[in-house]
Amino acid sequence: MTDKVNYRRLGDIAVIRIANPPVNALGQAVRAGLQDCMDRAEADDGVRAVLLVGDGRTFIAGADIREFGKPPAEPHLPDLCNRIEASPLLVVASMHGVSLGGGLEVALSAHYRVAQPSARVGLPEVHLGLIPGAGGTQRLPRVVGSGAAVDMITSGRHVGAAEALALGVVDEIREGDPEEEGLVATRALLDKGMERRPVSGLPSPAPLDWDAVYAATLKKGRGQISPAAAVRAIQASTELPFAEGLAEERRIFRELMETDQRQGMIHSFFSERAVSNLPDLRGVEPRAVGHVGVVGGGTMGAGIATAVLLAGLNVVLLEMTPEAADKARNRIAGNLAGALRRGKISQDRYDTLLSDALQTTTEYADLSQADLVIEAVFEDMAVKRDVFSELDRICRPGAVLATNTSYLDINEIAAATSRPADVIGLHFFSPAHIMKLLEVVVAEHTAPDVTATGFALGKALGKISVRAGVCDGFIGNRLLNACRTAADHMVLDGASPWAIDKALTEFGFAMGPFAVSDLAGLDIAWATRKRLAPHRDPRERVGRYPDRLCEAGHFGQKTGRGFYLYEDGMRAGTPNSDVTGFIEAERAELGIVPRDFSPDQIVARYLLAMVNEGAKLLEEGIARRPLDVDVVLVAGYGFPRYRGGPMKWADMTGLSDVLSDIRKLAEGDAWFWKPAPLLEDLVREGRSFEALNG
Ligand code: 3H9
Repeated sequence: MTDKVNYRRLGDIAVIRIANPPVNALGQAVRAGLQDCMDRAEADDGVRAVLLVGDGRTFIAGADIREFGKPPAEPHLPDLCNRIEASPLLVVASMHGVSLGGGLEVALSAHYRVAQPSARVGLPEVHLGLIPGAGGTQRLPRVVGSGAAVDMITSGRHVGAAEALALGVVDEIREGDPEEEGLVATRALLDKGMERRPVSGLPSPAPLDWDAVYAATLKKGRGQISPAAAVRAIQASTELPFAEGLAEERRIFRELMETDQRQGMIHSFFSERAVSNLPDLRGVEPRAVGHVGVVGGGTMGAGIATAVLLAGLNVVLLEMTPEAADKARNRIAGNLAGALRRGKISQDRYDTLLSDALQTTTEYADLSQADLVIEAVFEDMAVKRDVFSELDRICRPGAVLATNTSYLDINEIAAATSRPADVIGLHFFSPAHIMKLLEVVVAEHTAPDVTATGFALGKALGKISVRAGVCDGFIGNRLLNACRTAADHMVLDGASPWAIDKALTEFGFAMGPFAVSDLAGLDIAWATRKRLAPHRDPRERVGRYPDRLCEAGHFGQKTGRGFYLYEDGMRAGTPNSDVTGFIEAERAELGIVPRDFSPDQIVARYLLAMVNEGAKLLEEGIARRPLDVDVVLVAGYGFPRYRGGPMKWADMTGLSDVLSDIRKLAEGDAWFWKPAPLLEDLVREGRSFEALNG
């Protein structure tokens, strides 16, 4: 017994309570405690049943992820599960909160499962680059059948109590205190004389067409291997005796534990939680936000308003004309209709959000009572400054004034007000009610409680919020700019935009940079290039072929033509051969003899540009920690989560190799590929980016 697991005897029932806050993860002390308590129950004269219950908000959230990658310590979880299942006593699990991964595996080793109506269960190991490793791939299929097990394990989704009951994962739903309800259920089973019912003794589930299931899962994983590996483990449950299936599961689990994907995904898991945990905000109370104003009702403003409404806050949306206000309302209604279709809100909620929670207006005065106003107007400094001086005039003292600019200098915007301490950047990503990322951009004079308010709003909206400092493009767009420049250089030197997109999607990016440009609108980057042109260093190498495309009126998806051609509003395009002409003309003009780039070379250059720029952002304090850069790229820019983000990729590649590759590239273009001094320092000191994560 340890202080993390305690034992109590109530008549002929032994209650074993796991108390390892915050989520009762199955660390070594918990495993040892569970084993000791099982021994004690079996040795305790007169005990006929064991009730397993979790303390606090949850049953068990799984193995302790922080132990992964370290030498495994006894007792091992698979052995513990077998030991629980083999107990001569009747073992009952009473589940509340979540029972995930190893938590569900422990429950499946019990002989009976009771759950609260709000309980959720799941085997989410694939999201950590793993498969269930304590019998989940062998026991779950014996309970729910092969098809349902494939669905649950390869998706890693959380299953609610009602569905879990229907599937047979839980035997009974009881509402109330988990221990009391568990005791009632256990007593009833004892009174009925219920026999132990080990899941491992159930018949093997029916086979599926495993090669087809494997191939489909592999394809869906877009390079992520764990879901497909899980299929092979589930297959074993249908083909092998239980003990051999367990050994096969163990073999696959161990193999995955050694992969970069496991490291990348666990890095993402902890980084997503660490981003909002900022030392300088500890103890800082956010300002209360109930009423939110949104200025501008275009795609972005309407998306932001939708996200805010869905979080249960009231919105006043300001537009210039009644017609524009009506259009904005329609856009929001369209977004909410999507949420209704996906079952996220009920028809009633849809109706009240539009009739009561949303107000559209053309009068600034209607923003006077807002607690926080988010400006989402055209990206033009003069326009933004006008908006902010109006907001300064109208908004109540203490209101937070936020801009959704993606590039512009927020210090300059704040200077248009008499209250720069209240001004902050809240950079949403389109569509704002869907995309998970929010950059909270802290300007020179932003007050700490205003920053805390940005994070609190992000949390209320269900976003992953990352702190960024002010610079052109903040974290995400500045990195995107750097790697897009590297891509443009490769195009000039011989690669095609489509080959670059293909190599990067094969690496795992959701889309390649040229397809992304088409989606965003080529005119946006064109405007940025024009804005930056007067400040460019003469050594900077800038491709002109994208300008030629814009001059010809091709702005990407919205005009049906960009790097790709889009037939009748289709989302997926085919390469636009006109682009080749522009590229070849520019190469000829510059006297460039095109050369081949392999997919690996393309990916390496693209990522090296990202890493070098990421290191510069860290030096400048725009990003506080490498993990902040990683989360921005994964949550907002389609970087494959299973690779952890660019800085994690660099660590896994080895920083000295990364630096020597950058130095080689600098021989051809010393201006663009100048190594970030921070990277040089880290290599000299033999340290990694991880060391800066704190
Ligand atoms: C597994 O079980 C393998 C087995 O099959 C085989 C083994 C042999 N370990 O997310 P939150 C921490 S793999 C350690 O903010 P929420 C988390 O870091 C595991 N720590 O709260 C955070 O710490 P901090 C399969 C964990 O309410 C704090 O708890 N299980 C673990 O939004 C609160 O977390 C999973 O993959 C853990 N397993 O969500 C479940 N889980 O306060 C992973 C959480 O220092 N966890 N922490 O930042 C989750 O999905 C969510 O955390 C959960 C709670 C839904 C539980």
